[in-house]
Amino acid sequence: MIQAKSHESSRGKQKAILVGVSLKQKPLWEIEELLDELSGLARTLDYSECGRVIQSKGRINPSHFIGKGKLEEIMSVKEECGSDLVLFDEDLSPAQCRNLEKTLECTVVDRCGLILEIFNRHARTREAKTQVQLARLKYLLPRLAGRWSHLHRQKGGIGLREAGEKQLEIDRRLVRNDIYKLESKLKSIEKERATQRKARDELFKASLVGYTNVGKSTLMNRLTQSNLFVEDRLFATLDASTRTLKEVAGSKILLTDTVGFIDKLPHSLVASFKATLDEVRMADLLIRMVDLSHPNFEAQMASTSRVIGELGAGDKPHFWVFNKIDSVSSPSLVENTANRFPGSVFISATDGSGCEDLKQRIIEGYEERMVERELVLGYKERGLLRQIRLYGRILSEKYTEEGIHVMFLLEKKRLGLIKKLQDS
Ligand SMILES: Nc1nc2c(ncn2[C@@H]2O[C@H](COP(=O)(O)OP(=O)(O)OP(=O)(O)O)[C@@H](O)[C@H]2O)c(=O)[nH]1
Ligand SMILES: [Mg+2]
Repeated sequence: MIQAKSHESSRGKQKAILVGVSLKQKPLWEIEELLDELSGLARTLDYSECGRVIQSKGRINPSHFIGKGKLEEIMSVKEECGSDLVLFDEDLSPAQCRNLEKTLECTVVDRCGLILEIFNRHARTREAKTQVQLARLKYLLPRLAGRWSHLHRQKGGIGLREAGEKQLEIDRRLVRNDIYKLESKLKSIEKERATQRKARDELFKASLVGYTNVGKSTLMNRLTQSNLFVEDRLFATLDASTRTLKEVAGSKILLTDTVGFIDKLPHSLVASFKATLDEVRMADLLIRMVDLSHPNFEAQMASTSRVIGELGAGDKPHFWVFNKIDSVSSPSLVENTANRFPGSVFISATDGSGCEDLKQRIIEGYEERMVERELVLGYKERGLLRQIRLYGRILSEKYTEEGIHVMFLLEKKRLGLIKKLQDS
């Protein structure tokens, strides 16, 4: 199987130059913050930042993305720190990437390529591995041409150009074949997931969603006594895990932890992670988690809402949970944020504060879906009363000459069952 260009060989502390571009006249501090995040992504792959170059004015240069002056600036930083890797905080076209590599004489990776590489390193399960591999091949396909361009440039070699073109065609076909195979493998994974979900269809599903590294898995472990992998790195979790949060009224409340989001999440990844992200689409309640101690938490909230919208889950019932309050430096931040986002919950997933309240909120979210009904049951219909007790909550029950007068709360989706029982 053909592999996307891997930076495996660059393990260790390879030095990287970061490049940021202000496309919409963003202020400098905003670009610096974006580059801080890019630096965090680079660290995840064991690259260390050795310099930054920012283009804050001017238009995009179609051939190299950045202007000539900035290219020279990168060259001088490169010579100064002896780096042979340049990371762009933007997505580059395959041709721009090739031109940059040629001019700068080093490896150039764009934001999408970097995120794909992190996903590739962190993928553990069969599902995550298949999804990442598919996303990487889709990214690679339009970039194959550059691999053989050195043959085009060589003079004198009879038929080299043809050989290069032929090889390119073979490569493209191989990659397309692999994409096809992976897509059908993913289809069967999606089917498996759908079957698993069907078995849980009756149950209430809450999903933890949010930017990467906000503490979703830490909270999941605390609330469900699990032992999921937690680490202070971006994209520690790449698959979905579901656990029981609580047994209530004969039913279960399920909690799902899943892959985190990031600004400009590559489209090929979102498309390839459909099976995993379906867990978000199918949830009854979204717990949108935020790291309140992060200087950029508001931009992360906006990104989270954007990705949820793109997944078609923007109108699902939700509330915000602000985590890491133990490491928030300003005490007024919690108060101000609580005023600005009424109905949100403030917690520390590591020391546990606020976590019981949060659990209660999830249970309330479940109960909000219940409806109140009133019925008069014949004395022979006691079985029905048992069902209501099992799946809902009896509010009052009176024994009269007419029958049993009962008021109860029941999940909407169980009403059909009661009706059926009544009709039979
Ligand atoms: N100070 C503090 N750190 C926390 C808290 N919750 C989580 N963390 C830390 O934040 C880091 C990331 O935690 P995870 O639970 O892996 O975060 P995640 O949202 O699952 O991250 P991804 O899987 O990468 O999307 C870890 O180092 C945790 O120990 C908290 O309440 N307070
Ligand atoms: Mg996680």
